Amino acid sequence: MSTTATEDETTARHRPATTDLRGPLAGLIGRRRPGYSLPAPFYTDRAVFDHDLAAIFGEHWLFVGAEPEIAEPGDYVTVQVGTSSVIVLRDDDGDVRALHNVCRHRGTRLLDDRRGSTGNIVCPYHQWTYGTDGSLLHAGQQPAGFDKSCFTIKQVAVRRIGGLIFICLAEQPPADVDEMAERITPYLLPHDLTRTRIAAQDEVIVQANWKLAMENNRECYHCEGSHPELTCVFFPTYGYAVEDLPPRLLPAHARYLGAEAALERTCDERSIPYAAIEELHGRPTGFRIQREALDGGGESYTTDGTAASTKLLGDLDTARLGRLSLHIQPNAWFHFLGDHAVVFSLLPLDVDRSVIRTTWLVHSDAVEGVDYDHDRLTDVWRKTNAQDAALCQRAQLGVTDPAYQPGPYAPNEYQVDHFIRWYLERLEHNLGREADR
Ligand code: 3BY
Ligand code: FES
Ligand code: FE
Repeated sequence: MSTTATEDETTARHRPATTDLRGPLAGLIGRRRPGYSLPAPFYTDRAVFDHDLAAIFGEHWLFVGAEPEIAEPGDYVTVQVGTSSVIVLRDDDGDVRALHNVCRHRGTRLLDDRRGSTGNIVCPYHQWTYGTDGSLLHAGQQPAGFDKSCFTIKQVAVRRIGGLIFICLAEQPPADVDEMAERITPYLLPHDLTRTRIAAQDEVIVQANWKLAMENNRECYHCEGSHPELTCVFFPTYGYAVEDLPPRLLPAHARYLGAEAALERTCDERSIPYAAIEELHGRPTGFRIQREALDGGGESYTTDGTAASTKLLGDLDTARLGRLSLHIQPNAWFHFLGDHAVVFSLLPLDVDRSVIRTTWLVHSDAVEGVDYDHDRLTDVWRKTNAQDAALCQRAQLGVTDPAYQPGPYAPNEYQVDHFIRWYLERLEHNLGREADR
């Protein structure tokens, strides 16, 4: 069902759409019944997928990693978004940069590895040599008067928010990211991701269209039936309106109310924000943030809910902070806990294949085997990710079957609906803009 990705598998093999999709796509959007899952072609049609790469992944802010992944000057990760490869690196001045992974001589791919550390960037073809800021330092055999300053590696927009790194491939990235940053930063600060390090990272290939993987993340309707480890700590009441709660969930709801009241007191005493901000659609950078109680020990993603690491993040003096949950359209979700953070980035590989990268961050001083146990730290989400990958693969098989007919969302799937609304709004915005050209 899910496997660890190899370098080759995480490379999407697509060319952007060359056909004019405006008519068919507008027709497809028109066919969508509000409150229902999408018509099949949105999940199965290669032309729609290519359009998604351009209109969604080419135009919006994408979460691509956390700053500790590139802690030192020269550290980099490469990110494949459709046919674009981007080098995200820390330059010699300590700034984070995103550079197109394309040589300015004859276009050759510069760096191959998913992660690494580099001094100057040397093109393997004719050895044009670039600084970590992308400037061309050396190009052999060029005639007198050759102006190196005209051949800097093309830059990609990059934005750091509380230790999270976002890139945007568009020439004019959505400006609302600034306002989102301002609003979420106070929530992120207590966890101080800049003082963390990577304890573990997984790449799971999900045999499903990227939207099915996003939809799966945006609801917990499936949690009770599929996530025995997660639901030891994650309240399966997530997303329910109180009046819709089935009787069997009333005890969990009662525990949730008690845990929420305690969490609010703990946060108030420390001036830690917890109130929900939910703007998942109606804006280019849709997001949702809220600090919410966890069940059991209430501290962390372990099966008894007690902390997995004894070195708490930032300067926190308690682990009883539940989880700070952050959802950002189109490709990310995050859980910030008192003792660690677990962050997720999803990227499309093919119309029916996606990759989800999960990263566990602990305090930079936390020592494996002393302050935390690697397996205990990663167990809940490793298992949950594998369960989710299997569910998403099933969903892809189903929507590919000619018998598939879109079905209605339940009330506790409202965030799936908000994600789809966001997606359709962005497609329509893009079609309108294309028509203006
Ligand atoms: O990632 C989230 O926010 C959660 C985890 C389980 C379901 N989903 C809503
Ligand atoms: Fe890079 Fe020639 S293509 S140096
Ligand atoms: Fe799940």
